[in-house]
Amino acid sequence: MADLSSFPITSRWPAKNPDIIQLYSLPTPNGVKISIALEELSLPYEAHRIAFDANEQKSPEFLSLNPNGRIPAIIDPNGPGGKPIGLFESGAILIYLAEKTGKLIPADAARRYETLCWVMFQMGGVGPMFGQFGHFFKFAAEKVANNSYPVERYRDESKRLLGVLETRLEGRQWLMGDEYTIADIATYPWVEGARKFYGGGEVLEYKSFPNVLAWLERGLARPAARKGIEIPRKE
Ligand SMILES: N[C@@H](CCC(=O)N[C@@H](CS)C(=O)NCC(=O)O)C(=O)O
Repeated sequence: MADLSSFPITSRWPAKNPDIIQLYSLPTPNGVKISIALEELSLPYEAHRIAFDANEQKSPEFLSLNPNGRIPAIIDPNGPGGKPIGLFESGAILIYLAEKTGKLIPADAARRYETLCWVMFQMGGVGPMFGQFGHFFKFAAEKVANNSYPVERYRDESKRLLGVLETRLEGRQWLMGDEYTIADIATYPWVEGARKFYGGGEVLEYKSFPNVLAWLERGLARPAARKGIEIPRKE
């Protein structure tokens, strides 16, 4: 049985089965990337729900795994060289899982790097811009009631990014063509989140991005996505 006692996070969220991947998360756009990927890869894992309302992501135990205090984070008891490894940042975790299994990433080197370009496009573009849009449009709407600039700025940038996706998806089923990859798993939870959690579908004019909408529905319809998008569930 793997010994995870060197990871202080396991003292607060104990592993029932320390031999399988431990996921610390919440069903947010960044969190579900990892549960969707784990489901898609059929990797056994144990999900621990990190309660934002209790600020658990900023607890010393959580910070010991991710000093940035944000979900998702994982421990893989069977990391490189068979040793346990802790990881944070959803993009890094997705790349790790893809490389560990040789799945959800093309084998061909050039296509592999192209996939990573799209993963980084999500990590540096879609996630942060959509997140800021959601912040000002929904959560801080009252604070910016007298200043339309923040919403306009992130709305326009989010729409621009949707336009980039729209062009990329012209004639392609997935971001990498016929191959479903971590680039898709990194991105469509955010496109869904902006619509579902922020209620931004109209303001962001989703209807004018038909390729994106069709790709989003294809992604959401996958059994692994339907399951992963709700993990970790509330007890
Ligand atoms: N770049 C990070 C972003 C993670 C992130 O922003 N997670 C959010 C949830 S989607 C979070 O933990 N927020 C809690 C907080 O900021 O305290 C990643 O992709 O893992």
